[in-house]
Amino acid sequence: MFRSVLIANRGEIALRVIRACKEMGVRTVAVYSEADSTSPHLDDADDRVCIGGSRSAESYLNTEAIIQAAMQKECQALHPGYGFLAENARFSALCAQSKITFIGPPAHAIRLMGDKARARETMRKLGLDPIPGSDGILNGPDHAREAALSIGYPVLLKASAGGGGKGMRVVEDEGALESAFNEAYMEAEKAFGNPALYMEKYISRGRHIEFQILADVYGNAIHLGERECSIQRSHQKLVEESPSPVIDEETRRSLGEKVSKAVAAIGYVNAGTVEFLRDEAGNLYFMEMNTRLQVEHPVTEMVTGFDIVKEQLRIAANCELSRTQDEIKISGNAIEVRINAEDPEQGFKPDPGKIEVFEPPAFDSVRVDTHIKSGYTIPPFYDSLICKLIGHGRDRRQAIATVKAALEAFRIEGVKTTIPIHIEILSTKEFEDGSYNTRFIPELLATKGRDSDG
Ligand code: MV4
Repeated sequence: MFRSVLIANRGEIALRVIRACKEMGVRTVAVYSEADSTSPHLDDADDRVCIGGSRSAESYLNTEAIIQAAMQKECQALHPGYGFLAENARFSALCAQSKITFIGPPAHAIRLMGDKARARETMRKLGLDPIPGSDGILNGPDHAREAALSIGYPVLLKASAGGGGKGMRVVEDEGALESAFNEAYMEAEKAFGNPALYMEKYISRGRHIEFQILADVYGNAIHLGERECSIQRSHQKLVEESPSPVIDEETRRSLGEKVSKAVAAIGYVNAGTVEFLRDEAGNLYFMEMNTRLQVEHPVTEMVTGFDIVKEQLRIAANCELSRTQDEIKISGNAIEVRINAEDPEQGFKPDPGKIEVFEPPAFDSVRVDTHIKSGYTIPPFYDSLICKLIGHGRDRRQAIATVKAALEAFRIEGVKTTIPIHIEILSTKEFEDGSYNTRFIPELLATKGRDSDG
């Protein structure tokens, strides 16, 4: 096992990884920007290095400064967390060149799955049907018109170098196609430095189902069940749960097996998530693969009892997977809510500032992943996530009741948070009976004349 690991991230995920390392007897080196010099997670690390200015480009995206810090502190490995450089194939290769083990997939797998059009074709050949759509990228508006005619409107234009919703355009009819193509093309170029677009049938009222996978360097691959992440606003997940109310045991077993075989076939290593979109007829279509640890990984940990971050470290140190597929059991239900410093009454506007009071609930079946302490001031430079609250129950009804009670007991003063909207979501009939879909948030917000969710 590694003697010393650098955590190339900040906030709650940095603390989460530090804790896993400490439980494994691994020394930890935290990095921080000038704005994060008082971040409470630094106190839990064995050592720390300032890697640059407050803007992400100067610090958490500064590959040279991060590699330099790892070498200066003689770290054998580096955990990227999520976001920032977690899915940056060039960074993963740079770590390898610097003889620093990147705790994540090999660069070729990040590159392959990062090209969303190529990922569709690859997974189709491995038995995972993608959402009906174009064969590869679109080489212009005329090609897009032909593809749309065979797919059938409404269609969705997506950026091949994108993901997470950026550069997406729904096109209802041919008249709107050319301008949508040109807008999406320019937006993709601006956001990702790559304008390539592909097209899919637009699945309205779909449900987002994702499988957690783990693969080791010996070709072993397992899945840890699925998570449902359909409750999103502007492509930001708000609530995630496992198991999904619409996946039965046979579907979980058969699709999970296909997913495990597919990721092993592409030579995938470490943790990853394979995303599906389920249409109203119940068809599960491959949408994209995320080659990183996800924000919502604790939901899976709570129902499987499996520490995914510790397993990532073991895999990166060339250990075999510590469990076989038969040893993975899903027990009970877990629900995660992402608590952001945002004002739901003002279009979820970020509300950074000093947190005067921060008192999480102390419930046995509730986990709170956060780096926040009372008196800490949230800087305005990064995302607004302040903590994740994950509740477990022996069944879904109990998990909902647990999370609601925990949210009501949570004391946060000094900034606005999304706690009220989470309580509202968990109190709706759609959530209670598990009948929600990707339109849930836009429709909920429209009922009260709040911001329409794009
Ligand atoms: C879709 C879709 C409908 N049809 N693709 C959202 C971000 C990225 N993961 C892809 N997303 C979507 N892709 C097709 N062909 C609807 C969405 C989508 C969505 C998906 C899951 C959960 C919430 C969502 C919110 C808005 C859009």
